[in-house]
Amino acid sequence: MTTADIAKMGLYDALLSVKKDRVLAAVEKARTVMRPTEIIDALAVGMQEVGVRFERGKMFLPHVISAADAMNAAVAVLEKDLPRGGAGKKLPAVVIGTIEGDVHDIGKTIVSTMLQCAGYDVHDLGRDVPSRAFLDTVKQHDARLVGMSALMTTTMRNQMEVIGLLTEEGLRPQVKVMVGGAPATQAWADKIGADGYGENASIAVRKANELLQVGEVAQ
Ligand code: B12
Repeated sequence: MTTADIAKMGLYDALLSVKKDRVLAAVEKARTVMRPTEIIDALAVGMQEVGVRFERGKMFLPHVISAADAMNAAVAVLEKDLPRGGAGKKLPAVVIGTIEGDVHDIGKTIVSTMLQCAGYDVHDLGRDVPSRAFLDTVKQHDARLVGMSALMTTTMRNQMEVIGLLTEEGLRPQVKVMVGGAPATQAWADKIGADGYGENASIAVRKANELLQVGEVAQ
C-alpha cells in the first residue's frame, strides 16, 4: 500500500467520523502526498458512504449535517491549492446552481470551485435556484455554459425545464448544458437533451473544456 493509499483511507475514515477537526487533520496529512483534486474526490467518496449509511438508518440527520459541514470546510481549505488554469486568457462565463426545490449544494460547490480554478468566469447561483434565474443570468453575462446539479429524483426534472426555457428563448444553440448530481447519468443527460454529464468535479471540468473547446488545464 502506498502512502497516498493510506492518506486516502485516512480521509475516508475521518469523514465517516463526521468530526470536522479529524477531517481537517486528515486533509493536512494527505496534502503532502495527494493532489488537492484527489483529496476532494476521496472525501466525496466518504460523503457518498455517509449517504448510504443514512439510507440504511445507520446514521442520522445530525451526522449528515456534521459530515457536510466538515466536507465544506475541507474544500474551503483546499481551494487555494487547486491548480489555476486559463493563465492569461479569459475563459467564457458559466452559470451554475442547484435546481429549484433542492437544497443539496456540496457537490455543486465543489464543481463550481474547480471551474473557477480552471479559469472560468463562474456565476454560482447557489441552491434551490428558480429555473428562470438560470436563464436570466445566462443573458446577463452572455454565458456559454449552464451547469445544473440535482440530488433528488423529484427535482431532476427541473433540469429539463431549464433546457426548455433556453430553447424557447432561442439561446440553446450557443449555450451548452451540463448536468450532474448523484441521480444523474449519461442516459438521463441524453434523455433531456443536455450536452454533457459529469460524474465528479474533475470530470465536470474536463467536460466543460471539451464542450467549450478550451485547452486542458493541469490537474
Ligand atoms: C448531505 C445530504 C443532505 C444535506 C445537504 C447539505 C448540503 N448543504 O448540501 C441535508 C441534511 C441538508 C439534506 C437534506 C435533505 N435530503 Co439529503 N442527502 C445528503 C446525502 C447524504 C449526501 C449528498 C452529498 O453531499 N454527496 C456528496 C457530494 C460530493 O456528491 P454529489 O452531490 O453527488 O456531487 C458530486 C457529483 O454528483 C458531481 N456533481 C454534482 N453536482 C454537479 C453539477 C454538474 C453540472 C456536474 C457536471 C457534476 C456535478 O460532482 C460532485 C463532486 O464529485 C445524500 C445521499 C446521496 N447518496 O447522495 C442525501 C439525499 C440526496 N437526500 C435525500 C433527501 C430525501 C433529503 C431531504 C428531503 C430529507 C428530509 N426528509 O428532509 C432533504 C432535502 C430537502 C430539499 N428540499 O432539498 C435523498 C434523496 C432521495 C431521492 N428520492 O432522490 C438522499 C439520496 C438520501 C436518501 N436516500 O434518503 N441532505
